[in-house]
Amino acid sequence: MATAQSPTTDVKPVLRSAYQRSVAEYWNQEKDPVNIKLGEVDGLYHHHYGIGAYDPAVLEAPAGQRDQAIIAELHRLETAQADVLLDHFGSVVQPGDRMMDGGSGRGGTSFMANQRFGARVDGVSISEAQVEFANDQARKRGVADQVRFHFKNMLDTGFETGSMRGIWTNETTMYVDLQQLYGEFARLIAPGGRYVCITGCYNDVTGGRSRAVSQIDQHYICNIHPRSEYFKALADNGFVPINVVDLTAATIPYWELRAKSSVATGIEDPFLTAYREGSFHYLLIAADRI
Ligand code: GPP
Ligand code: MG
Repeated sequence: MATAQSPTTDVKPVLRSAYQRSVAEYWNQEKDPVNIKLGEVDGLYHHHYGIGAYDPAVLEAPAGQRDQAIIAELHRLETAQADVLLDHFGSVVQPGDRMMDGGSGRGGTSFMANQRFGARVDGVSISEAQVEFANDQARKRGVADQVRFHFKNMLDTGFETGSMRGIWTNETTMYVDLQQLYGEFARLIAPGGRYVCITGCYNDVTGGRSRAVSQIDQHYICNIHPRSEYFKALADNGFVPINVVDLTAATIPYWELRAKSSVATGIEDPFLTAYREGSFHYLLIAADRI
């Protein structure tokens, strides 16, 4: 019989709509070499893109080594991206603090945050396969007591109010409503804590979704937001930006190298077109919770 303490009475399902179920299904099935082979380079599995110049020597490597040299270089640029994201927490996060990774994928950025800050990290994902993969990685790395992955919806995590010192989203906000997301993050982050986001957003200045941006949406089943929506939703929910960095120029070399690699997926040309024509930006926003 259900009692007053029963957790079964008001538990909402993690997946709340046909849309969310289709996104979860995509990530449950996903085993793309562009993510798996890069992760195998050093055991950090990322689900985001890269930044910085690539070493052109990888393209000249001997035939038998060229493919792997390019893969290792793409992986280095993706790790560099996560490092830049974490740089923007500055000294806000201290050892023992709690952080949350909103849309944690196979766990790459979460492990880097734990290693860098000594923080306890909770990653959330609506993909059960990703949660299982990332928790397996945490066990293999011997950090399962500090880095945990949960099958949870980042719009409504159930974590305690004010329990997080830092939250980040690394290319995941295009799957959700930003007002709902930042409402939940404002609840979770204690005042003085920080939120850091890297995202792709379309350019309000040049109009609505370009063809290339629509192709990216279609490829990932996402809904890329305009740049303006981020600042409105952050301000509406008590977040004050401290840094905004346009990473567009820094990510183009990654896409150029990826287009020449054996692990290209076909989405490289829309990204290059969207960035070069100025209809789309790769943006970092760091904002403090007031
Ligand atoms: C990165 O994941 C991509 C997304 C989470 C969605 C879209 C992001 C935008 C900035 C628009 P991934 O590493 O799994 O992608 P891929 O398989 O293409 O490498
Ligand atoms: Mg990838």
